Parts: sequence; structure tokens; C-alpha cells
Amino acid sequence: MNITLVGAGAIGSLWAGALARQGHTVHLWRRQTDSTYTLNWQGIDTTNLDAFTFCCNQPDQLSRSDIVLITVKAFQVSEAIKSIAPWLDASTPVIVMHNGMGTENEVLQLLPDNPVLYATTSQAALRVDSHSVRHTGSGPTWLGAVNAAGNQWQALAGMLDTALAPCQWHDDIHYPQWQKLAINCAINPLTAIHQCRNGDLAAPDFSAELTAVCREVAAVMTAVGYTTSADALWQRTLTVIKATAANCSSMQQDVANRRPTEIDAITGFLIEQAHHFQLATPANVALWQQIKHLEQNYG
Ligand code: KPL
Repeated sequence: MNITLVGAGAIGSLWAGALARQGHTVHLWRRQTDSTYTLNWQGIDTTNLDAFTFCCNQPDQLSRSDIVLITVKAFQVSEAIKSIAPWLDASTPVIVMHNGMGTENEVLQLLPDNPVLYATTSQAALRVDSHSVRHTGSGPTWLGAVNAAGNQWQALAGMLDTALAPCQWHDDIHYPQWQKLAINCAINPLTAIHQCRNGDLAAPDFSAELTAVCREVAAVMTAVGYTTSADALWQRTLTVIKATAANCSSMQQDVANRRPTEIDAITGFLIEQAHHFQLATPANVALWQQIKHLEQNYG
């Protein structure tokens, strides 16, 4: 298939290499103006190495794409879509994959005719340098439609699964998005504030704060219609903390590199939903404020 991938950060580069390894023609759409980009790709099994040179920013390749995969951060999604819109065929399915939630309404307004799908992934990747990516953790990816046209594209879950398993279709993509959001609300801000690895959050020092975050998220998820308990979220969070113990979360890396974080799409989205249901989320508000403070003082 001809695939245009928009935004080759850590997760985008991971998918670009994984799809190219399956024989798909991957074309990158990047902010940098270069017409090619060389990527060194390292699998989870570190002996699994590949190098690719991708074509970049070719409007004709974009308009010939069978699929567009957008892997920019939540706050970059609408700009990314505006940048491809002049060349995007209205029948091309667009998959949006990012941490957090809250971009869907705007995406649907910007793409009224395209099949629109969202994906949420627990795959982990590290940008070793500006031309190298390493697959550092494996976890499920869920794909689902957010408009009627998107529902015709369930087979894309199989294509993503072949490239980077496991990937499955979900009839209600909001459910796995909320499950992932819960984990990101717990792990991302704390690892960013304390500049620690995910595994460090298993220490007793963090247990009260993590419990409070999980309690608040469970109340909001239940109000939204995805009934859960603080204990269930805490167990899931602990499982991810242990499974990704050696990894740095994406927000930890953003703060370490003085980049804008996804706090508004993660904790900010949770707080917004909590307001809607008149629920108090003091632990999450405190974390949101601390990350905002860090961002404002990057200098
Ligand atoms: O999704 C992640 C992230 O870093 O953004 C987790 C699950 C926390 C893994 O690091």
C-alpha cells in the first residue's frame, strides 16, 4: 500500500519502519523541507536492525496515498491536517494516533468526507538520535472509526497488526482511548515532574498520589459511561509501570528536552470532562498545574 505518514517523531518513526519492513511504500510528510529522510530502525530484539530512506513532502505521493497515518502530538493535529488538506483525496482513510483525547471534533470538521479512524497504541519507542529509533516496549494498539465512512476500514487493523502486533479493531474506540488516558494521567505527569523512569513510580512514595489520580479518573470514566473502579485502574497502571519499568515516558522525555507536552490532551482533557460532570479532580489539577509551570519556565 502507499502510505503517507505525517509526523515522524518516536512513535511515527517506529510505525514508518515497521510498515516499510512489510513492503508498504511509506512517504513521510514532515515540517522539515528535505525531500528524503534516512531512518535507522531497531526492533525490540536489538539484533533486528534496518535502515530506510523515505521520500518526504511530495504532494503527488500524498494525493496517491491509500492511507494517511497522522502521528503528531495532539496539539499539532489540526495544523497537520490543514497542511495536507490541499492534496488529500476525500476517499482516503485518515488514521489519527496520539496520546490523550479531545481532537476528534475538530478533525471531523476539517475532514468532513474522509473515512476518519483513531488509533491508540501502547507500543513504546525511543528516538536515539535525529535519524534513529528503537522499539523499547510492546503493547496493544486499538483501531476504530469515528465516522460512518471509517467503519468500512476494519481491515486496516490487520495491516497494522502485521506490521507491529498486536493491533485489533474496536467498535467503540473511545473505550480503549479512555483506558490509555487513565494510564497516561497516572504515569506521564509524575515521571515528568520527578524526571524518573516509569518503574520508579512503583516506590511507596508515589502510592498515595497515584491512588488519588486513579480514584479521580475512575469517577470521571464512570460518569462518561465506562464504569470502572479506582482499584481496577490502579492495578492496570501498576502492570504498565512494571512492564515499562526501564522506559522514560513520553512526557518525561518532552520535559527533559524542553518540548511542549501533551498535558492538555491527557490531564487537561480529564479535567474538562470532570467539569462537565461537576466532579472534583484536585490531584489531577495539581499535576496539570505543575507541568504547566515546568513548561512556562523552560527559558
Ligand atoms: O504511553 C506512555 C507514554 O510514555 O506516553 C506510557 C504508557 C506511559 C509508557 O511510557
